[in-house]
Amino acid sequence: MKPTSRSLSRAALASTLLAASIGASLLLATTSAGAATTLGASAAQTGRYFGTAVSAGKLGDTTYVGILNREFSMVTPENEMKWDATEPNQGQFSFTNGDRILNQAVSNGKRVRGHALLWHQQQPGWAQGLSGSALRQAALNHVTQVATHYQGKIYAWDVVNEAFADGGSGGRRDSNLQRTGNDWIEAAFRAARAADPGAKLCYNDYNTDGVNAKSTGIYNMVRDFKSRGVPIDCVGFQSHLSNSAPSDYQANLQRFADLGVEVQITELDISGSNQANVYGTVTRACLAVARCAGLTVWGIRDSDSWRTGENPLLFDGNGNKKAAYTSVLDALNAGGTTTTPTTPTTPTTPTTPTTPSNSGCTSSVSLDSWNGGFVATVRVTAGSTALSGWSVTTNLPSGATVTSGWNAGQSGTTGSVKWTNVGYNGNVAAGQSTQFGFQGTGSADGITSSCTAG
Ligand code: 9MR
Repeated sequence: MKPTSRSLSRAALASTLLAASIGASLLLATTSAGAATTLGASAAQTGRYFGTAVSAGKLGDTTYVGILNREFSMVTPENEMKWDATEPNQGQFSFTNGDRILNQAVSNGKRVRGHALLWHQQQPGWAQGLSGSALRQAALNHVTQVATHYQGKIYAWDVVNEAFADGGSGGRRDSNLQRTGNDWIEAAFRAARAADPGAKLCYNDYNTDGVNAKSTGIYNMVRDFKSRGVPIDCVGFQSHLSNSAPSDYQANLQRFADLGVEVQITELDISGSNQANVYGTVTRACLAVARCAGLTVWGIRDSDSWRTGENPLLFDGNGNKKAAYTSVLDALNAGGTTTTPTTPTTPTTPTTPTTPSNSGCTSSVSLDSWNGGFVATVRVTAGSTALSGWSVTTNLPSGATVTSGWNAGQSGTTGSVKWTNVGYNGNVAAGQSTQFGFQGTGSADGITSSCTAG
């Protein structure tokens, strides 16, 4: 594709000329009034972040970590928070590598984008073998457990990744998750909100970087979610580009922003000889959209990229800044709209008071409600002695019906519903808690619960 008229603007021409001489551009970055000299600092001038994907296996590489710490203000674990990594066996969670990346980022003042709670790829084998309600329950439990583990620590979660089909249909991709029912995406968002109300919840996809059938399908889903109160805060545009950006790249971001969601460039990498220009174009598009909160590149050095041999990143294999880096830095320093940060908002009914039932355990219910449905998250807390099993009775108001639950055995669907621990969450140390959850139709306002040990 030819460069757009926008990419031939004065600013772009200037960055192209500057990119021809790294020396000249460094001079500009260090001598212009207000110009910052790192990606993170220059993005921060307009309230934005600049991030990268990080691999836990590279945290011992001093060149890699040096660039990471110097340049970036946001981190996305490249693979370590995916389903296969975090729940290799059903109900057994492994957060070691995700935690390593998170701790490295946080201790260096960076924030973290969580990636990705549900995706048709990189599912553990046990999940690939499930279907129907067993898969639905396992998937929602996965969302709940992972989002709960990282509760309060994640800037934004890619709750659902790549669920739309390529090509002209504008519809959903076939997958085991999709076959559990079209509402699996909204159920996942509701479970994520219930588990971590402070994290922004994003839908993330590729080949959605211009106005096309796929991005319009997603646009329609987001519009529908917003109209029905399904908790969604942001849309991620991966932007794996080859030598050009769609001419309506900025307009596409803007139409999503106009729905009231934040937009984020989540996995940027660009191949081809026009790379530096296109990096500038994409950066300026984000800067021009007030609700574009930031950009993330999918790796640090070309040698870190999943696109082997395409050299699509900002640093070469030796960690040197490329012309593409200068193009981005100059665009960030040229400024743009100041972002208008949004906070996650879902009308949530207050947590019902803890109901003491006996000395063994207590339970509390937190509800995430919308017109016609709800997700309930129930916290079971052991008293002064450890639990080796528990059951909770929830009393639902009339009209409320449980449609699925996770992390507990279920008896009944209306009125008094009894929940019993499953194999992996019956043992709770004194004073500690575990959680289970369920979703349903109708209103659960006024729900109460009581817990019994044993
Ligand atoms: O970069 C990731 C690579 O290391 C993995 O092998 C691959 C597995 O599917 O996933 C890559 O990251 C993908 C991201 O999670 C979602 N969007 C597409 C990315 C590139 O494939």
